[in-house]
Parts: sequence; structure tokens; C-alpha cells
Amino acid sequence: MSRIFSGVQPTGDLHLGNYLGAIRNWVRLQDDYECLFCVVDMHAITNWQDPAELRANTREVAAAMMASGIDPKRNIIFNQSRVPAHAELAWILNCVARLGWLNRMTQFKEKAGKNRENASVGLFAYPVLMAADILLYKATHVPVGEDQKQHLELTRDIAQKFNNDFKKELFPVVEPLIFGAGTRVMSLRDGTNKMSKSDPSQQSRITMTDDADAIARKVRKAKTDPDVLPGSPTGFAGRPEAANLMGIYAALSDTDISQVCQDFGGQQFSAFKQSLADLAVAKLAPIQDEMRRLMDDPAYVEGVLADGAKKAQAMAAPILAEVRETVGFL
Ligand code: AQP
Repeated sequence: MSRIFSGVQPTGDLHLGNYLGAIRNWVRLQDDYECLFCVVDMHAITNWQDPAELRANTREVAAAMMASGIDPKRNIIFNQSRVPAHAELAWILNCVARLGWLNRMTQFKEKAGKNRENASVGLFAYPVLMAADILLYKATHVPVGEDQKQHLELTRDIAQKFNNDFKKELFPVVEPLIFGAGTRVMSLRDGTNKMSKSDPSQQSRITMTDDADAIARKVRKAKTDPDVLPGSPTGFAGRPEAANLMGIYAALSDTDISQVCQDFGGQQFSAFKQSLADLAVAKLAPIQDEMRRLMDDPAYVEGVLADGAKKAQAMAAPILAEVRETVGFL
């Protein structure tokens, strides 16, 4: 059976982009793949995190995964820092990856911003840790959004160089799994920026913990343009906000964007926004109820993470041993 590794950073409130672009798709994968779903807390600390919030966010991400339908009995759900093999393999792969490769990573440039000299070494080496996450389990497939494609290419380069350097086909070639509708949810305040946990504006995102009032308010205030909604996707040219809101509707209702255009084309944004808010509330409410129930039982959530870590550790151990032997560690 093919094996999948996927991660979410516990860096803040999960939002609709994380749900529609990642977690919801993972739920669908669990029937066809052996899956490891990881709360990547070691990635999170590449930017400073408040320790208490990091712990709470780690539990929240695990709760969101389970509340969305990921079954902890059939899949491995764990937090990365509980399996030290991630850090160990990352170091070995740091010695395989080339500085020039990392210098080309666009996400580092975006996240480091103008103050590059002040970014952590961890933020720069982030893609190597991601390669280690995947290769530690010899994962064959990784579900990725557009923004992570470059990092996955790097994982393939690192794996190939390792195999070449040591003349051994140790690591498999990892394939991306790219999803269709809802892969990229954009900010409600600016349809050209992606919805993100770290956007300073709360209004830019619908979070997995927003109540019905907050969802309705954020959708009502979402940026739009003065025209009526287009009757077909060709009408999205130069209208990123219309494309985003109608795309969210299509993803939430599991319909084609063309169908949404047919149903709402010619209408004012105000009427459509009411339907979108109602749909978002209806889809998120059962997940939120279950999330709240799980968050009220932190011992259960931590038990799932600890149990998952044990299974992950057992899966990683022979692969790491093979790597250590190959590299020449006694
Ligand atoms: N806006 C988005 N649309 C679709 N998918 C998204 N993902 C994130 N934002 C969107 C997907 O969610 C998964 C987990 O992402 P992550 O937590 O590892 O970090 P990220 O991609 O950097 O997400 P954020 O929310 O923007 O966090 P911050 O602000 O901390 O950087 C990934 O599969 C990602 O593609």
C-alpha cells in the first residue's frame, strides 16, 4: 500500500484554507493509503511561539483532524517533536542538501521578508526538515498545495543525491498529490493573498473555531467589487475576490465552480454572501461541535498523539537504522 505523510503547523487558529486545502482531502485519502498525519511542532518553532499556545495549538490541530473525520485507529496521528528521529534524519540530510538549493526557496524569501539576516537558521533549513519528515517513513506520496510544490521538488533532489552519494536506492521517489477545488483559499480582505494563520487581520480568515455570528460577520465584510457575480468562470478575470468567494462556495458544497456561476451569476454579492455564510456555518458546525468535545478532553487528545508517536517511531526505526548504517555511523 502506498504511504502518505502530511503535516500541519500548530502556529495559530486553523482556518478554512487549512480545512478545504488540506485536512478535508486527507479524510478522503485514509481509505486508499497508509497515512501519517503529523502536527509539525518542530516546524512551528522556526518562528518564535509562545510555549503555552504551542501546546494548546498542537492539541487543537489534532482535535481538528479527528473532528473532520480522520480516524486515529486507522491512521497515525502524532506530533513531530515526540519522534526525535525527525531531527536526527534532518541533520544527516542537512549535510546532503546544498546551500544553493535552499537559497532558491521562495517560501523562505517570503517568510523572512526584508529582515533576512534576522531569520532563524531553522526557517532557512525548514525544507530539509520537511524532507526528513517524508523520507523517514519512505512515504511515496505527499498531498501538497501549490505553495509546497517547490519544497517537494527539493525533497526529491535530496533523496536522489543521497541515493547517488551512497550508491544505494534507499529513498523512494516521492510523488505529489495535488487536489482540485479548494486547493487555494484566499484572504477575505484581499483575493490575491492566501488565507493564512499569520495574517495580522482576524477578518482575513474564517477559523475552525469561529461561531455562526463570527462567520456571518466575516463573510458579510469580505472584500468584493461593484459588479454583479459572473455567470461563468471566464468572468473572474481581474476579479480575485469574486473568484475566491465563489470558489469557497464550490468547495464547501462539493460542486463545480461553473455550477456556482450558473446558480448565482447576475446576483448581487450581498445575496450570495448570505448563502455562503449559511453554507459555511452548516458545514463547519458539526466539526466544531466535535472539536469542542475533544478540546474539553485534553488527556484523550494527548493519548492519541502519544500512541501515534509510538507507532511512528516503530515505523521510522528500521529506516533510520538503514540510513545510519549507510552513512557509516557506528
Ligand atoms: N489558504 C490556503 N488554501 C489552501 N490550503 C492551505 N493551506 C494553508 N493555507 C491554505 C494548507 O494547509 C496545510 C497546512 O499548512 P501549514 O499549517 O503547514 O502552513 P502554511 O501552509 O504556511 O499555512 P498558513 O495557514 O499560512 O500558516 P502560517 O501563517 O503559519 O504560515 C498545508 O497543506 C497547506 O498547503
